[in-house]
Amino acid sequence: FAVNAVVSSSSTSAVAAEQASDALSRIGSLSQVSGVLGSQWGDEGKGKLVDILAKHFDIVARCQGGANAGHTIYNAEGKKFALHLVPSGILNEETLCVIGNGVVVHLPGLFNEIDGLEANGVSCKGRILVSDRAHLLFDFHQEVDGFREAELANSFIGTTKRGIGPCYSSKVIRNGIRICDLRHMDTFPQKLELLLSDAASRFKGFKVSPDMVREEVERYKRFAERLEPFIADTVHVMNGAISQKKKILVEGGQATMLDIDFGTYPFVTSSSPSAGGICTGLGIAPRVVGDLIGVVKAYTTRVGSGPFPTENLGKGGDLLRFAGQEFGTTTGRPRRCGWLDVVALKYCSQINGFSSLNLTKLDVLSEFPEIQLGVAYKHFDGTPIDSFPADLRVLEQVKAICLLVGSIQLPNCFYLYVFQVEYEVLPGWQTDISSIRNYSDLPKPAQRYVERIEELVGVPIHYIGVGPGRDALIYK
Ligand code: 2SA
Ligand code: GDP
Ligand code: MG
Repeated sequence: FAVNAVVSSSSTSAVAAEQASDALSRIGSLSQVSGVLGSQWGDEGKGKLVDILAKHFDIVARCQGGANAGHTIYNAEGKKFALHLVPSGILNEETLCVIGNGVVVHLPGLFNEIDGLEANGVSCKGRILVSDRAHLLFDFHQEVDGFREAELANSFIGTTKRGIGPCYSSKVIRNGIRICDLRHMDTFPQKLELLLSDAASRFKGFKVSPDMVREEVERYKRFAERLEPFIADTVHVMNGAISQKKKILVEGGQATMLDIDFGTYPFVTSSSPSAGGICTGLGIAPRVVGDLIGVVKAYTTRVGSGPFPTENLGKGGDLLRFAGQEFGTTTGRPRRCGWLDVVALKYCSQINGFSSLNLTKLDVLSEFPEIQLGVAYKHFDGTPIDSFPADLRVLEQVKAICLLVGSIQLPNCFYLYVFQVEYEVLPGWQTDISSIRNYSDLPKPAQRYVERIEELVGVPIHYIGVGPGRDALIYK
């Protein structure tokens, strides 16, 4: 028996060593410019994968969004960090972190984040570059975000109130102020005054006085001085790095279902968290972008308003929320929960051309006796919906059907827009998988779940998360 045990443990460790070396070589062969993108409604665990992959890349860059993002990572000692603007490569000492031109930068927030990291022993000096083309997000943008949400009353978007939409509005309407404008304090006050009076003319509750402008200008003079060593022409830096064969990992914020173009508009964020945002947000050519890893939670969550076809408003949703600790990293808001929506995932995969997937939080499903997969959308009369619909009215919740059944006199539009989700039911595994590190050691039903997702989406799952910690990852 003793001999057998030794033989079997040494063969197990040989298998484990082989799997680890396969994983390393696969990570090593990721393209020179690779990306990690959210493939649902955000909070899939992008930060964790970026942190793990960072040591294989020279640069980790953010290309869109701002401090609405909340990326949670843990260092080797298990200390938790919640990052908002600073890229998740920051814990790896060798990595240069770039905040690209597509990001909207709230300087007080950025400095707070840097101070917090430094206080926890993470050196940021010389390791963070901020694009001179990035737009400044001011406190007043955050106030305006609040006013806009209040105006929308019951149709509020559920933004993070971090000023993201208002700042991108300033950018697109072309009166925004960019990082490079901090170098011209002669014209900065006029630009700021114009922005503030614009907001004051639009929102009654927003007051602006000459003192307020003066104070803000003084504050930004101090910020400008502190920011100077971080400012760079990151388009030049990124393209220079590409010529020097340096490896770049792009870290997406939010996710494709929140994309301004492809998401569930208007319940979206104001940037492009999908593949296209990499080029516009960093100034690099599409042909240099290679592998894109889609991060997908083993179930679905959404924070904020908007359609969520597989949402479970009952006990199942509560169970997922508590098992997965689904509360906003930035705002602490409870996240809405439901089963994995394969239709939305296929749509995201199509838009981004994912080369592989990282399935996260598989451990959270361990307590469920059975697991469901939303595999198709259908109209009430059973006609399949072939693609993810643009029209939100098509995505009205299935409960509307009850209204219909009880009232055949309802207007036609109600009948046409009601839709349902078709589910596949798979057996659960009901055993703790959080300490498993080899794919072959996962219970068979868990493997079946993983493989069914691969089959339905047509993209291989190369990484499987079984816990929040850095090491809680299975390479498949
Ligand atoms: P915004 O603030 O204008 O970008 O909000 C518009 C919509 O985008 C959603 N959004 C997010 N969804 C998930 N996670 C995000 N980051 C935080 C996190 C969120 C938090 O990591 O948990 O803490 O609440 C994020 N950022 C924006 C938002 O909910 C709106 O639906
Ligand atoms: P991001 O915005 O995509 O980076 O994700 P968030 O950090 O907002 O939310 C993901 C949460 O899940 C964080 O608290 C992570 O620490 C945690 N997490 C990531 N991967 C796993 C996993 O595989 N299992 C478990 N249990 N937690 C995970
Ligand atoms: Mg998040």
